[in-house]
Amino acid sequence: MTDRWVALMRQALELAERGRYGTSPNPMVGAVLLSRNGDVVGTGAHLRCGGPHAEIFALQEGAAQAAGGTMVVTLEPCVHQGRTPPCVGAILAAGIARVVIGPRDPNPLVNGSGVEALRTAGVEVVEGVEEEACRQLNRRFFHWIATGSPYVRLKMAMTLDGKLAARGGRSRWITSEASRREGYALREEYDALMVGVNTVLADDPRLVRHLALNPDPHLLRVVLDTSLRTPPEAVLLERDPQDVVIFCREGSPADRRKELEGRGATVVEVGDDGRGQCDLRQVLRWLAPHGASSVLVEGGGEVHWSLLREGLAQSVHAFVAPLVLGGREATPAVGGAGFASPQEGVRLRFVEVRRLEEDLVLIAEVERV
Ligand code: AOF
Ligand code: ZN
Repeated sequence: MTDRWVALMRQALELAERGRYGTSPNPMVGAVLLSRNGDVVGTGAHLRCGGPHAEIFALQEGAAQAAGGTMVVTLEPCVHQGRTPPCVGAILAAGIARVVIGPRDPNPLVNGSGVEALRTAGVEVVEGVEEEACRQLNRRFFHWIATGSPYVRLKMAMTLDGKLAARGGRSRWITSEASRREGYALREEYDALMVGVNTVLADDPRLVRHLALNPDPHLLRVVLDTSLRTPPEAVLLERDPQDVVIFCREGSPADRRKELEGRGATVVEVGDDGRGQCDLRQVLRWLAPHGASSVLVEGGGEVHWSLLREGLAQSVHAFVAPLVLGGREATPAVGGAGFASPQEGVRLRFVEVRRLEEDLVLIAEVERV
């Protein structure tokens, strides 16, 4: 039987992918419904935060043949009334005899009580099928729930010799069009985009969503700007300035703050990190309850360094072009003072390695220390 559950769970995982650009901060979830004799009679995916859960879609499709059947779902069904009613209630009402899940839902409102409620009602529950794959799919959700801090990914488009820009700062373009498109797709997945003020000064980026994959065009745009050097006329502030948050250190010039607020941006003062820069823990702690369960960081090298050094980045998504720029002065993918030995460095684990046109895509996760 186990092989069958694994195959069905993989199908449910594929279904869950349909929600990639719409469910945040909710997890992506997929479900497959089997009739009493084991035929697939319904499938579903959670598509949008606030919309029906995966199980509900599957039940809608296969309601007539659900009695005595099995629900295979990538996450423990919920028991709480959230934006939508509890799935456990719907599963019991449909007379389902068995529920097969990946991991338990880490959400404290659920966390095991879904399983318990099902078992108490006499439903057989099989737990832990393809558990690691299910967790990987929702690593942002698991991290955000467990820590109360957003999941942070550093996106880097670099040369083979690890530069983000050539001597003098020019960076258009290092990677191929396909890589740039994948980078834009990441903007549709993450709740917030973060850059350092040096990137604003050097590139004057708009930092918007271009691909319309996410039904929500709004993206929280965050600038780390210790002493408020963001120019009030920055292109970033031209459209939807209410989505822009600029973090600076306490005691930053009040007139600059007024100017930026006058443009519609939110300016937030945070403490010093002991090195003269913004305390990034405070930054992330502010962002989590302001709609950012995940943050995509797009440079520059100094911001990457600070987040990695502080243990605040969970993963790196690197696009590596077969190009060498060299140059002591050229911007490195990770700047800062650097570590003094390989032992002190941040150890990561490659979770994905592939070619994309002429580039390489390397996705690595920071090992938990
Ligand atoms: C499920 N199936 O497809 C999903 C679940 O506000 P709500 O009602 O959408 O509830 C959101 C929470 O429900 C979310 O934080 C997570 O714990 C769980 N998500 N549960 O049974 C689903 N998306
Ligand atoms: Zn649910």
